[in-house]
Amino acid sequence: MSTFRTTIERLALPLGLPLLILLGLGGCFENSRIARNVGVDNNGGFELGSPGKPTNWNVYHKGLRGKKAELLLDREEFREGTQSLKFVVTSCESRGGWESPGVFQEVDVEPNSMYRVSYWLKNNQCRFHVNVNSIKEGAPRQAVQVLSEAGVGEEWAEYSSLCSTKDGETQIRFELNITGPGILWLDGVVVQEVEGN
Ligand SMILES: [Ca+2]
Repeated sequence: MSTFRTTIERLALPLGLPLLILLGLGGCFENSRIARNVGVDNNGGFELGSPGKPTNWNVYHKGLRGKKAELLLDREEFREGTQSLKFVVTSCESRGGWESPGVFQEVDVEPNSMYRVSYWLKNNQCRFHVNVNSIKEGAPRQAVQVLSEAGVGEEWAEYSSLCSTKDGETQIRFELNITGPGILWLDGVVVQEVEGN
């Protein structure tokens, strides 16, 4: 079972750094919808926490200041458990990173292994992106964008990416960043090793 290790925003994308959309560069590839039951490892189901503070998740608080964006736990719209994470954004920075509303989580994994990162999304007009990448402690991090608003509709759907870890890579990072106003729900984030690789 993976364990969650909290970090602060030390690994946040530097302001203005272009997102790397180079599938394969970070060992991550494939983006697809799948349908299966999901768990709540690492509070990936957002069953724990309070508004603005989902347990075990790092929050880009700067993007939430000034009441222009709210981070809520929604007990009416959810995909698993009893609640989901809900962004309500009336305005925000469009550059992404720590100045825009967002959350991220870093999950401990084994090197030289294959993992599937899956999650449920429902979107109402937000511009956003999801990054999934493996991490080696002390090494520069390459954000790998695996999904954007272009591929997400207004009904709940599950999305997933495969992410392989190389020598010394001991964490997988999941990040969701809002770059344009709207409402977005996230639920059921799971990092699971793919057997037989
Ligand atoms: Ca949930």
